[in-house]
Amino acid sequence: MMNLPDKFESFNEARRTGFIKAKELKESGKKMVGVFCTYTPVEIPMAAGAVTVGVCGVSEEPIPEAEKVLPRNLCPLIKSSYGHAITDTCPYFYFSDMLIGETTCDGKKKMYEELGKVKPTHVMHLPNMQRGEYTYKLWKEEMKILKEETEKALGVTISEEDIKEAIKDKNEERRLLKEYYELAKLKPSALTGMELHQVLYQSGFKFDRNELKAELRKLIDSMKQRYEEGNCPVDKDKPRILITGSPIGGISEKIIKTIEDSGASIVAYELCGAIRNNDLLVDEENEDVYDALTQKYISIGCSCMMHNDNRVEMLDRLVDEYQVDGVIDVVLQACHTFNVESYRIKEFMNNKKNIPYMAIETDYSKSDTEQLRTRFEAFIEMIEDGVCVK
Ligand code: BJ8
Repeated sequence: MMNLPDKFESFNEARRTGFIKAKELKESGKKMVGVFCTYTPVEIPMAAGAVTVGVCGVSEEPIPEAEKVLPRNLCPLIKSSYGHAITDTCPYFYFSDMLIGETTCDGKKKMYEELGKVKPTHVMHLPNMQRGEYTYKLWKEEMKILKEETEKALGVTISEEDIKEAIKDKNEERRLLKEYYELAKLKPSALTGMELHQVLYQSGFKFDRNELKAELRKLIDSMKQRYEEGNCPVDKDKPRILITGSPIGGISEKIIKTIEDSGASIVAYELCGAIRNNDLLVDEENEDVYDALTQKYISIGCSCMMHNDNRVEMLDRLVDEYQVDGVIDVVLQACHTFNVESYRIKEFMNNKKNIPYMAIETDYSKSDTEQLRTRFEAFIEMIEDGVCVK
């Protein structure tokens, strides 16, 4: 019998439900592995029979507690994640048997050192560049180390056959998610930006794999039918926006709702949890499962990488495929890598794609909502007037 946290009764209903769900899962004998980043080859813990769950904090509530250990001028995602871990307020942290991190940004790396004191945390050594044979070999070796560490932490043996099965399973999910988010390529989009975001985000918290895939199939079919019947939720003249930058799980209402209320249609998220991690599949034909995983996971275009050409290439393609009218770059406060890279993205959008671009910097508080609304409204108005914002 697993214990719930002492303060369980003080949680709201949604959180209590999350705890009960996670507890039941653990009591059924399942292991739970918490992950932070799109670079995590989740197929490895999946091959161990574990459920994987994203444990990046999306609420400002535990930040004051985190700030007793971490500096205030740190990314809210890092503070929120750590805060949840030390306050027993996140069911997935609480019931995780193991956490997997990577050496991505400096803030996360140093936070993992503290986190390791609370929970068994394995940190993968992710290279800072994607080019060269040495980099590839390093990341491939890290896949093998992760397999060994997962076996030790969960007390299981993982065969290559298990990994192959997990690769197929995860690819099927990615294909379905892709089919879903590609409905936004239609003009007008078949989905609102919120519908797009919610399904991508919430799919990470559905632990029955078959149920998840069946639900996605049903949803895609119903959205297609809605569109064919002419019940499109988006006005055809609305400017089409692509969102790029830091993860927005903690600010989805503030960003998505405010942009769409301001008169635009969000058609694509070049973000983690959306297109950035689902676009490329793992090669199921490759006999060497570690090569297959390395090829996929070394190619992710995150600003933590030096010379992050993969992000620019993806943006280049998405702007055309989704017929984007404007790009909004969302940077979480103190996220230096995305903040510095903004300049490159702005130059690319303005000079190569001739697309209006704006960058905003924000945190998990709601205090800047109205200020952002004013900026979004002005940006959308300029797109409608055909002015290229530089
Ligand atoms: S692959 S985006 S999930 S590192 S924590 S970098 S916001 S300062 S989350 Fe990320 Fe992996 Fe990249 Fe994706 Fe900035 Fe905050 Fe760091 Fe962050």
